[in-house]
Amino acid sequence: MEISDQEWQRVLDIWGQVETDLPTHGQEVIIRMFQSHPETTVHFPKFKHLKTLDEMKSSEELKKHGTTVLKALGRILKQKGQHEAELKPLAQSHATKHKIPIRHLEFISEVIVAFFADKYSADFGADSQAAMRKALDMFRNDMASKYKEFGFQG
Ligand code: ZNH
Repeated sequence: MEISDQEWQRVLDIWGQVETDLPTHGQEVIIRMFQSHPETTVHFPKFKHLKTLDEMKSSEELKKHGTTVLKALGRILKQKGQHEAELKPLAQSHATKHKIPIRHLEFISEVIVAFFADKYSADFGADSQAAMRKALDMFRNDMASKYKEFGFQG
C-alpha cells in the first residue's frame, strides 16, 4: 500500500490538533467504540462496572486508557509506515494477552475517522479522511501480519 507524502501530511496535520488534548479525544474514542460496538467491552473487565454514559464520562480510568491508546497510535502514525519497532510490542500484547480481533481494530479505526470528521469538520475533509483511512488500514494490515507471527489469527 502506497501512502504519499501529501497523504501523510494530512494525517499528521489533523493529529497535531488531536494532540492538543489527548485525554478528551481518547475518552471520546473509547466511549464511541463501546457504544457503537458493545461487543468490544468484553475485553475490559476493568470497565464492566460502567453502565451508563455518565459513568463512562466520569471515569478517570477510561480517560487514562484512551490517552494511552491515542498516544501509542500517534507515535505509530508519525513513523509514516516505518513503524516496525512501535508496532511489534503492541501486536504482541494485543495478540497474546488482550486477544483483540482485527475486526475490533477496524471498529476503532472507523470510530476515529467518524469522530474527527464530526469534531473537525472544517479541517478534516474528504481528502484528509481518506488519508487517515489509508494510514489506519496500513496499521491494521501490519498488525494482522504480526498477529500471525505471534500465533493469533485475529
Ligand atoms: Zn489497546 C492496552 C494501544 C486498540 C483493548 N492498548 C493497550 C495499551 C496500548 C494500546 C498502548 C497499553 C500497553 C499494552 O500493550 O497493553 N490499542 C492501542 C492502539 C489501538 C488499540 C494504538 C488501536 C488504535 N485495544 C484496541 C482495541 C481494543 C483494545 C480495538 C479492544 C476492543 N488495549 C485493549 C485492552 C488493553 C489494551 C483490553 C489492556 C487494558 C488494561 O489496562 O487492562
